[in-house]
Amino acid sequence: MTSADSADWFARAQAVIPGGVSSPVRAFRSVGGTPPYVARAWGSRIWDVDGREYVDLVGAWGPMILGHAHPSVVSAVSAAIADSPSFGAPCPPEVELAEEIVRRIAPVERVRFTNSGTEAVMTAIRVARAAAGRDLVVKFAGCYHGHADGLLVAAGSGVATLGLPDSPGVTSGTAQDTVVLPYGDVEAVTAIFAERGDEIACVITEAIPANMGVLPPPPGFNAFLAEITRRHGALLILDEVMTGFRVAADGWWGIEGRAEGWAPDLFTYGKVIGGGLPLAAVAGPAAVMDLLAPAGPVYQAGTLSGNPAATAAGLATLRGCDSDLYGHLDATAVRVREVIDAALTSHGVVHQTHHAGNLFSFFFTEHAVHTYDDARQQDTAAFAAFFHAMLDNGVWLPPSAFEAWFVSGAHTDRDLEVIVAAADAAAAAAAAAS
Ligand code: HOZ
Repeated sequence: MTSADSADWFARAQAVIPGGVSSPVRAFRSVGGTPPYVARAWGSRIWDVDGREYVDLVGAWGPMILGHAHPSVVSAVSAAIADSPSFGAPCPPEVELAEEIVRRIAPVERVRFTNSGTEAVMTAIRVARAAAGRDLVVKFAGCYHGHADGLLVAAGSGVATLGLPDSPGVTSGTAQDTVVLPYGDVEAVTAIFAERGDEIACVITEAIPANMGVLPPPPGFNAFLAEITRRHGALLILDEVMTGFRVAADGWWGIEGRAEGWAPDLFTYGKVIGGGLPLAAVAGPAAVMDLLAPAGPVYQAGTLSGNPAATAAGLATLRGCDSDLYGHLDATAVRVREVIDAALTSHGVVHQTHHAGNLFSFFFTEHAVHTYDDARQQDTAAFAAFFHAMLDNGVWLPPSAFEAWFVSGAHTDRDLEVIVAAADAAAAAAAAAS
């Protein structure tokens, strides 16, 4: 339930903004009801314009890893903005942030900043095509890589939430340059390389698929992608927009790739590296990245790219991402997962609890979930009932059964108590709706 104030804002918004929102999932279409309008957020808590307080398990979809309005981020951004939010010229914080990323991710030697993950992925695809001298892109059903035309085919996130097959406005020519395979399907990948290997520029995959719910990569799958792309002269793009600097100091690559001895040709980052301001990046070894203009011939640009406010926010955030933080995130994620799992189980709600690192989500289905088709079989009505009961009891979740949940360095035992209290009522609501 939301009060008239949020309802008023949503009514006004729908008169001037398509669907009333700047990004589709926020409109609550798949869970029903009116989205609360947010007035402010601090630490682990978020307040709507009606003064209601929630424990936040969305964290602005990932960036707020230190918690909202963390003092070090606020002061870094305030200082940067006082000297002007943007110069359209090189500035020290972009260099320092790039150095910090290079220091953390061993295969990365160069970083190019963009304003969104979508742009970072667009750039990565363009560089990969130029490097390989080929056009075809292989992606996996249910993986979401932003809203660039060629990747809006069988995409996750809002495309999954709204149940869209793909998007009008994407030309058939663009769609023809994208091959979609079932996630984790080694035979399908092997077959497409056998059939069209000399046409494939790159394979792009989420390091952990986390936009159709969280699907832990099958053991060895990412390593297999690195090997088969290399063998065929194609590139592997590891999309770490969700996982980069969240699941570990060096992202999912640091957990899996480092141990298994593989690396992608390009990484994409976003969310955490901007600390809540619009910032993302494509990164990789110099031999590939120096194809970008002006070092090389592949054009890419942006008026606000690398601006001092966003790069200062990212730098302050990354400086707070130390081993203590990751220990806290991992432990908190386990506790939240266990609380929700226990509540759903005690009310007899069929579900699958998935996690990879500290990213997690719940599928409201009795069946094992390995692919996008499996994920789409879940009982979204049960999730909607669960979601609204959590919201009514003071816990802010992603308003979609297809999105990951996020914890932060600011979550405490007090937040866990609120989640425990809400979970029982929410599980009962889900049971009633199943
Ligand atoms: N697509 C992002 C979630 N996976 C962002 C959603 C939003 O900001 O509304």
